[in-house]
Amino acid sequence: MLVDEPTDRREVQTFCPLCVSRCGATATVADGALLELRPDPAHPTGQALCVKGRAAPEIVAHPDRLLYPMRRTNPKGADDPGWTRIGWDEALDEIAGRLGDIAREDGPEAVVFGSASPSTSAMSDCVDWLTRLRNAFGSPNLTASMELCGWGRNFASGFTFGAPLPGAYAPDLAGAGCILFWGYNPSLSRLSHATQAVAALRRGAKLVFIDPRQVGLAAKAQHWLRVRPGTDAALALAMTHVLIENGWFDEDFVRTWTNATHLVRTDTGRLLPPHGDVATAPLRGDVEVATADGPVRCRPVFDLIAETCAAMSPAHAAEITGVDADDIAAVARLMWHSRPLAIYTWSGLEQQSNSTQTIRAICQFAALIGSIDVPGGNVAFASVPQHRIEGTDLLPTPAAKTIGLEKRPLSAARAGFVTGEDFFTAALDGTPYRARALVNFGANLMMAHGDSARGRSALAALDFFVHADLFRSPTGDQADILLPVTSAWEAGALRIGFEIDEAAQAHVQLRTQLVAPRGEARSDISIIFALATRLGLHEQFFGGDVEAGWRHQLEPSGVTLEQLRAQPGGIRVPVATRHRKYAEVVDGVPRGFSTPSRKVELFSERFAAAGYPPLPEYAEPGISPRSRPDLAARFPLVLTCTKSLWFCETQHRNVASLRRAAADPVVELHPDAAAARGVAAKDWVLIETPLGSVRARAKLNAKLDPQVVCGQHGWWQAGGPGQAGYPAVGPGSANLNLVLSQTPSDPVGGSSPLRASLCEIRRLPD
Ligand SMILES: Nc1nc2c(c(=O)[nH]1)N[C@H]1C(S)=C(S)[C@@H](COP(=O)(O)OP(=O)(O)OC[C@H]3O[C@@H](n4cnc5c(=O)[nH]c(N)nc54)[C@H](O)[C@@H]3O)O[C@H]1N2
Ligand SMILES: Nc1nc2c(c(=O)[nH]1)N[C@H]1C(S)=C(S)[C@@H](COP(=O)(O)OP(=O)(O)OC[C@H]3O[C@@H](n4cnc5c(=O)[nH]c(N)nc54)[C@H](O)[C@@H]3O)O[C@H]1N2
Ligand code: SF4
Ligand SMILES: [Mo]
Repeated sequence: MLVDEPTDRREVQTFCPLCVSRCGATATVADGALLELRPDPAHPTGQALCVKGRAAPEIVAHPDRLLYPMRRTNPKGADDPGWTRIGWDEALDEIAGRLGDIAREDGPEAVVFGSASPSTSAMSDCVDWLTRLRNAFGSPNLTASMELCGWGRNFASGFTFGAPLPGAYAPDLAGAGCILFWGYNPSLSRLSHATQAVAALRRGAKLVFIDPRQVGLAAKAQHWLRVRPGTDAALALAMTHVLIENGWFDEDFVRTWTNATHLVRTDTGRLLPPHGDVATAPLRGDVEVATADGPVRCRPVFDLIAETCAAMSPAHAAEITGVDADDIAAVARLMWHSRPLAIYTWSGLEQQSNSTQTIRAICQFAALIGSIDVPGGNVAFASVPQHRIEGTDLLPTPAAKTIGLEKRPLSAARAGFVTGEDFFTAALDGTPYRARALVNFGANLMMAHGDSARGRSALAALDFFVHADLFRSPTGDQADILLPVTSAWEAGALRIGFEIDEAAQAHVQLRTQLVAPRGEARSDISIIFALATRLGLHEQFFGGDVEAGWRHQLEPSGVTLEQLRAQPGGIRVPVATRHRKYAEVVDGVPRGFSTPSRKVELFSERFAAAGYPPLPEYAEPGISPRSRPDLAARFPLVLTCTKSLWFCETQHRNVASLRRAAADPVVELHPDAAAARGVAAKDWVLIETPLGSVRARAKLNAKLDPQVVCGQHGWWQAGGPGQAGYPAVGPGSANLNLVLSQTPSDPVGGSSPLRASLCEIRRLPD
């Protein structure tokens, strides 16, 4: 039989929003189906597509997609929620009614909003609109894994630089003399960065890669530092010591643009108001200063930094981190001599009990090197002007009531982000007040956070829970109502800026709908607008018209929706990046940095005022052989984890082609550690922690420290035939977060210790 040729085969430029890379792509569509996605080299992020992006057609057509709104008919906690199909009107009316009731009874703050991380889902298309809905509704609470994914990158570094590094100050890989990837493996996690980094190495840029594992570009790096998980701050302080000892720091930058010359009172430990000429003020020593309280001995901030760093000599840091002292010195030398230095840090440093101090120690190091907002350093690239649509003006006292703010006053709760730990506590214990409802777009809260069993109880304790997703999930199965969401290719989306460099930042694209929605699925953004309308918030939502919202957002850019529609590959809006913007003189004074003092705050008064160390210090991870020898006796191995090349976070194990390449959950361990436990490659083992045990297959890795093992989170979903699923909780589980703890969490930002804890590995009998 002859197969008919498709009649309407089309090639359409688009982009893949499945992860943070947001790769430019060209899609082949025929007879209403997505057939293929391949790179679009004309796009600033379009050099390559990963396996997940190429699996887009499989995701769209997946037999397990949610197709209709559904209501649970069995009690919470039942194995089968008894999902029964309902109509959209019924669903939206019930949601609006229940949320309205709860807001009237206990205030809108009793309703928490949730989002899958924009780094790992197409929620990046609309998370700002979700924030607008939350603000317009009057709730200060959004839970979106910020404390695990972006606290360091997006918030902690802001205390030093006034803006995030490496968030707003992005690594200018194209111009870098040296690249520093620290706890970040873009070859796995962000293809567009990996491609740029490879090009930089080809033209001779140096690379320093700091990771317990030799992965990705580590093999091509001048130095791979095999750090013990969770001890990175010790490394940063020791490297800073090497810089100071050798005079390898940008003295002009440090004097002019940081508070290094400002004086700290030795009696109170607080800063004096700046005085004197920064060009000639001493960096070292101490001075007596006349104050209202009489004469006080004071020391320049720089002197205190030099002292804390001297206490962390390379030899001492070597003991703590496992990195050779000579390598620490060599790496500091290399980074100084091959400036400009472009830095990116990520997950390895985010999911730690000491994330904040680690990030601040790295910021201190970066400030001394001085490659801030200079070509080839960390640069705030120009962006296309747009109207912000998060609606911060809609919530009069923004974060005052955010869950977790009282406990951690400097955390991302200030911006309305609730940690998983604090959300579970509010739902279970009513502290600081009871979280009664959750409006959740995707986030697989139960699987994404440590202590999944507690997460499950917290979700079950909610009075009302609505969950919007493409698929069922352990989290969604705790909901009262499930809403079916379109995949990225069944809906349009507006993206202004693709982040990684100026060309990418200048790129504006309207991703067009390629195929019809499956079943009754709707896009997240249309659900947000529809819900807003039912809640009586249509005025704040452009009369419920998504396109009117996009037009408003685009207005300052000078680009219209019509122009974007005519060019599905996107439009480059001319923008010009200026460097050293802090040195620009505005109204007779230099612009400086966006900190309270306009200086790079090496010493943080805000930290001091909140009772945190104002200068970065090393804190041993909360669960480690050194901090918990009691536990280490039973759980002698240091456990960290990583994401998977083949899947996003807890997703995609149901995609048969991806699962064929990565069939089972894996734990990497050193051959000696394996041999000592009678474990051979590919054996099924149990990863045991004080919270219980989960299964994984052993993968031997001779490059690891014999005491360190590395697991993977996110395993639950079944794939095609022979591709097993696992319970999210209970016996037989492969969910690493079931046995990882949310505590002790970072005292400043609240991140959980998912990347440094203790375990034992035991061979599972056949
Ligand atoms: N393929 C794929 N891509 C993704 C995702 C995905 O799930 N899969 N998720 C997206 C999201 S949400 C994020 S946040 C990004 C994250 O992207 P990355 O941060 O690159 O993700 P990981 O590979 O998990 O972590 C980076 C490295 O940290 C190392 N590491 C572990 N513990 C430590 C430590 O204590 N110190 C140091 N220095 N390193 C440590 C790990 O060995 C790992 O190689 O990726 C995004 N892209
Ligand atoms: N042990 C350990 N735990 C971790 C991490 C780790 O490295 N190790 N990483 C942490 C990090 S960095 C992050 S970001 C979090 C991630 O945690 P989450 O943000 O919860 O991301 P996922 O686990 O991938 O779950 C995403 C859910 O959203 C759904 N989804 C996907 N796309 C869309 C969409 O466009 N719209 C809607 N409505 N739903 C969608 C998926 O089907 C899935 O159910 O996990 C954290 N947890
Ligand atoms: S790296 Fe893969 S999943 Fe991420 S945007 Fe690119 S193609 Fe999509
Ligand atoms: Mo993330």
